[in-house]
Amino acid sequence: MQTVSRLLLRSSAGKQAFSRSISRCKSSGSPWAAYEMAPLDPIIGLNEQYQKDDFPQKVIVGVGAYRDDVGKPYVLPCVREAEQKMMYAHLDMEYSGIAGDPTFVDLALKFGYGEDSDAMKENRIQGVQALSGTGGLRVMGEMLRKHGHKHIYVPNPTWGNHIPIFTNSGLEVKKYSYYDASNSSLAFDNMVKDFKEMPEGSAVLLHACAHNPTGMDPTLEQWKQLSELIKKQKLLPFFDCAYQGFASGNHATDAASIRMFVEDGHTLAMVQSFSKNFGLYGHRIGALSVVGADEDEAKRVVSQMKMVIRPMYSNPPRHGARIVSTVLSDPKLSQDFKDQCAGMAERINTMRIALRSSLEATGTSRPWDHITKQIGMFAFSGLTKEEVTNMRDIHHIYCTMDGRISMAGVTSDNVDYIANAIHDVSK
Ligand code: PLA
Repeated sequence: MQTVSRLLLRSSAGKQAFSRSISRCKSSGSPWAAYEMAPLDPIIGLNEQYQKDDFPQKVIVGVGAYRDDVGKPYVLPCVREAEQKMMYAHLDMEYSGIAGDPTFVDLALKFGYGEDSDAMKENRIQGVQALSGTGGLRVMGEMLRKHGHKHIYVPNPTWGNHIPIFTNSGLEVKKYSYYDASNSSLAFDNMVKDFKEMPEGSAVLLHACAHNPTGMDPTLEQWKQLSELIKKQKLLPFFDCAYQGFASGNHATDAASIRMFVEDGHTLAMVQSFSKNFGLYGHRIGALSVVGADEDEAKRVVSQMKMVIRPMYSNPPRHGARIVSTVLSDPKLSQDFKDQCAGMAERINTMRIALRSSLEATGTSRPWDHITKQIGMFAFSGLTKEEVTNMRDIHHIYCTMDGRISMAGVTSDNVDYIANAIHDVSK
């Protein structure tokens, strides 16, 4: 009790909240009386606003969750087939180990790093099952902090949740230049400049592909330069691989940056999410791994991950791991997965072309070519906060305040409506 009070009283905000809490408790008698209503989440909170809107043509292009061309959630047929197989196998419902399902972890790492990776063959890559990308990021953040890291660098801009995930892990979040909004391109020179100024040993978060929210990735030549620079500066690269397969449609192509770094001899970390590529959003399935100097080193790091996981959530859920393992261990289902993942990426690209041409047909004076230059799940439209608010208030179209549009929510039916609304708020 005393320790909690002392912790709360450490910051002035904490002090204020604490004294508010005491005085409200005294007046109402409830220990919850002083709890303020928290703001809606900037991404997931949009769903709540959208649900309440009764306008018939309302559109949600907020959260990056794939929809088919009639706007419905999509379960990959290979996932359905895997579930059928699992049902007849009468599997038990025992606890997983702290590190999760070892068969899944092995298959996930091969999926990310490539079966032919020398580091894989040398057992220098070890990992754990994670509560999808978010859970893996949090475990990594916590582990880094426990092992002496004070800060982590993330791109500016980055996925909004990266910042609270790492802050809540006890790390200071620093930003490196990434995007030049004035011409919708990668700010590569500034990025290099910032990397050169990072203190030795700093952890630096890199989006493996399909950067969220900008949809702009370094070219392979630029990745090579970054790889050399990161090595020279003795930084710790940490790849967030949340969209493997969504950029090019091919999961091996989309892992090129990571595979290049491993080949270049980096010791690094990676978090993988199977939310988007396998469409397993609600199953919270991912992996967190490291490439060590040798097998023993990698295993020691994994043992420390387990020390973070056990008191946090004990062990991860089984179902998603079993689905991914069933698909990836079956040649036919693996091929089906590749085709179905490519199909999702293709539909998104078709919608990029459709949105751009529909915008251009409005007689707009703004350039919209960046929509087809960008890749992955999102279009970083360039709409201002005010324009985004007007999209919502006037046209009932919900995208995030930074002007990010989830292309996965754009369909043949709503694309013209979205384009006309964008034109209306931006002309
Ligand atoms: N990393 C990045 C770069 C992401 O964009 C997301 C999800 C995650 C990790 C985590 O996803 P997971 O925990 O489901 O694996 N970003 C979404 C969803 C798609 C969200 O905000 O939670 C987005 O709309 O940005």
